Amino acid sequence: MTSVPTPVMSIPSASPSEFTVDAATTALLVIDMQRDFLLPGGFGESLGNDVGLLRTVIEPLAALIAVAREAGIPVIHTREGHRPDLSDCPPAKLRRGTPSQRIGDPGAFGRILVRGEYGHDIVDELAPLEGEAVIDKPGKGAFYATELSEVLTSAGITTLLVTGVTTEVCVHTTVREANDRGYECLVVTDCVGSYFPEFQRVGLEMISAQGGIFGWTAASEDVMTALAAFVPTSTSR
Ligand code: TIU
Repeated sequence: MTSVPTPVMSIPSASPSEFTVDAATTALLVIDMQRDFLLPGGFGESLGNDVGLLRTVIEPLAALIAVAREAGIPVIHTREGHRPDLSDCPPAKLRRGTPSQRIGDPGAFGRILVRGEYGHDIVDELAPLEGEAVIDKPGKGAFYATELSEVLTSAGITTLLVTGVTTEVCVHTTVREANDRGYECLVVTDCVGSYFPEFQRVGLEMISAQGGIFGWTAASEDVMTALAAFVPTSTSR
């Protein structure tokens, strides 16, 4: 027979205070774990960044995603990118960066940050499963010009466990957007990554400072301990 899983768990180690997770109203958000940002030789590296710092996220995040799936917590993925005609890329964004390495230019893995290109898609280790939501977003935040609000509302989600890259750019923007929309957000410290160690440290501190000004933080080990309580366990008598 299958035992009834625990419906609510807490993460006592969360900063700045204990964080409560209700399995029925929580989703795991995986932000922009795309080849363009993470693969050696890709767009991120061509901008002079050390992709190794982002790649440390892959292993703990794969483990967290696996536990979330077992626990029945919805996993929602996002991808930053644009239509092939770049009609959804504002000129101000298009002009950023070195000429020939801008959005839409040919890169090592196809046109940079263009939907449908190999580099735009999610790294193999974290590939979405059939049925998981994949939100294509033209901005840094996952709510701007996307269907994310509708996806969350229709699933009854009020709490987000936030992961992905980069900590100070798309993760921060999304958490700030979510906070203003009334979501409780916990950012998983070893499942978010930055090309800049200093931004990683300070970016995480900013979230939970001032009594949790726009969220909580906790390590994946402690989040997984909480989620494991939601996994139905088979018992035989
Ligand atoms: N996903 C995301 O963070 N997009 C970026 O462009 N991040 C950088 O840090 N460049």
